[in-house]
Amino acid sequence: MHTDNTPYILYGAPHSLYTGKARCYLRNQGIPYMERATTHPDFAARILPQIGRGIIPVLETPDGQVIQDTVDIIDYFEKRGVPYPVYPDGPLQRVIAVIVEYYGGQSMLKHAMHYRWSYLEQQENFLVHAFASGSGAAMAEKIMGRMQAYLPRLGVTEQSIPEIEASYEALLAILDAHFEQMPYLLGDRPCIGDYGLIGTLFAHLGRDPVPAQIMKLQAPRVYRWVERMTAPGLDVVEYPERDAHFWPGDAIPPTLEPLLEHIASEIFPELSDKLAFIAEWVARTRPADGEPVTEKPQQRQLGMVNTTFKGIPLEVGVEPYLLFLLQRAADVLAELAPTESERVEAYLERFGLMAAVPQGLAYSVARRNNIEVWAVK
Ligand SMILES: N[C@@H](CCC(=O)N[C@@H](CS)C(=O)NCC(=O)O)C(=O)O
Repeated sequence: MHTDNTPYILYGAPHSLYTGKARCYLRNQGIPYMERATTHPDFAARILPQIGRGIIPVLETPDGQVIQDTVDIIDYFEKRGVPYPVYPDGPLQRVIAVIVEYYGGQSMLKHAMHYRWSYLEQQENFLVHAFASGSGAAMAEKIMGRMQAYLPRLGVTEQSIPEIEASYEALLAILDAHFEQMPYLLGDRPCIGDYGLIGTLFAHLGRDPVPAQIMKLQAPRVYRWVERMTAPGLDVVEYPERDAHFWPGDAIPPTLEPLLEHIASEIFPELSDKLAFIAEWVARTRPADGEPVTEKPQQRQLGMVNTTFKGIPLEVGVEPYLLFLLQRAADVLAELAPTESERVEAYLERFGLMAAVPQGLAYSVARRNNIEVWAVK
């Protein structure tokens, strides 16, 4: 435990996708923290044994709690109360925010990893500096090699790369038009969806030289949103002064609807194929309640599934973690009175997004002691 008057400690790295998600949250909410690299001796001595795998970010609270996973870190603070809560009260906005979070943090790994590693030659100096500053030159080479090896399992192949690049540019155009109207996805303060997108759009796409240049040149308002998300408080200087509310009436801002179409056109059929794979795996393996989702905590995937991205055949790894994320949308629907759930479901159907909400399953994925476990009903 560190002493009581030290702030929260965030173990992470400047160029890490998920550290960025947590860091933005801490800064926007005005939570005092200090960031440490994983080379700090405390990480190996005290943190790693509690986490059981090499993964960042990890938050250490002043009273010695150790929390991995950006969702759990954010939810820890949401429960304690923050100036700008990120889960909207309106069920439709809340479900949409969770789906966008999934898209940003999971589907967009393709975009993040492609732009980081396929343009290695052009940005080598930048990346070597980033990876070496956290962990030294020898370790940097090892980690960089491991990261590059992830690409095919994420669906980044010679055939899919043109589609991934077209998707990035389409996303930039959609978000640029949206941010002309308002500073965040759902109005005047960030929602959990903003934090889902920022990991990718900051650490990789808004920071690595090649994709950041595309962002700056094609979508200046998206670049400003990245600055806004990484600033302390709400950095909304170019917008009219308004209270920091979400869009009224549990409606979705019209300029955000193209994003929903974009997401639906990309996450399927991959998400449905992964859900079917998990269903088959659970039926065959019959995990017990509380059992870790994989044999070793470092292993994230159950296996590989054949699917397509924009019509391009791919074989991708299946992470049960996706259920942990999307279950939170299903939980919102499960709580609603019938008329309310009809309204929300009709809206999701309009965009073909209902299949992103895993309903009626006898199992889900929860987190215990900082690892994913099966939750079996
Ligand atoms: N679900 C986790 C994901 C964390 C994650 O994947 N972190 C990456 C760095 S951005 C990592 O530690 N990767 C180590 C590895 O894959 O070996 C979260 O939201 O915190």
